[in-house]
Amino acid sequence: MQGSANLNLMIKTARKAGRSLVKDFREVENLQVSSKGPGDFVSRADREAERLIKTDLMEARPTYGWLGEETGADEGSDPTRRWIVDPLDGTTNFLHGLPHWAVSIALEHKGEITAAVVFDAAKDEMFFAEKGAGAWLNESRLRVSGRNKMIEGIFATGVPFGGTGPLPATLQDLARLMPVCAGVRRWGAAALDLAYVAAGRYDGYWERHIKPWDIAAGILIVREAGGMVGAIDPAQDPVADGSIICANDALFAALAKTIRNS
Ligand code: LIP
Repeated sequence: MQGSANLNLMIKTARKAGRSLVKDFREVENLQVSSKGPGDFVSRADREAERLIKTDLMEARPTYGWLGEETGADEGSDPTRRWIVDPLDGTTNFLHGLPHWAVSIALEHKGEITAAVVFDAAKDEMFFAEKGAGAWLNESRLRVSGRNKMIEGIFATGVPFGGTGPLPATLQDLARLMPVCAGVRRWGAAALDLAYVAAGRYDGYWERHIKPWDIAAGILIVREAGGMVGAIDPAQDPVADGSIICANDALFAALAKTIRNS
């Protein structure tokens, strides 16, 4: 797929950050057994990845705004455009040497995500999309799954870290959903959960408390693959609400009804 100059910049930058993180990931695997543990090292890797990404994107597009997990928000001179970046989504997986994490870069224009990249460097899987131009995994076009029965569906979610946040509500979600589906997965990286819905690997995903940088890119990839996306509050936008429900077009209503308990 021949993308726009912005998409090509995003892909190039995600690959550069991914190369840096793969090198650090090999070191993290060695640090698992150290008494100090890899915590500080991973924090440095996370911050270095965001520095790499911010430097390249802001040098190329100096007027755009910025929202990054590690460095926060910067207003740009162009109020209509901003980058939304999670340099290392799946931080806890990375910390534990689990090869399931991603670089997530989204471009927002007038409040709408128009280009998206989610790069799984450990597995060399580049998920990307542009508004109106479809969703892709490396050279292959993506389409959400064709399953239309909940009992055949596999759904992903995120559970609050250390039992904080909406744990009671999430446990109630599981109590309602698990008896009526084929299974639930909690793999710890929202950006990849969304990318896997777009690829038809999962039939849907939801999470009650999630940050804009975790989901901004994945939302466009799911939509461009034919999936549906909403917030747990149907009147809200997922990025603004900090919650998300998404699924293939056949199962979205049933999953949303189950999670919203409506
Ligand atoms: C993670 C999300 C995941 C969520 C975790 C965490 P991070 O993002 O991708 O879905 O359940 O609590 O927020 O912190 O690894 O960038």
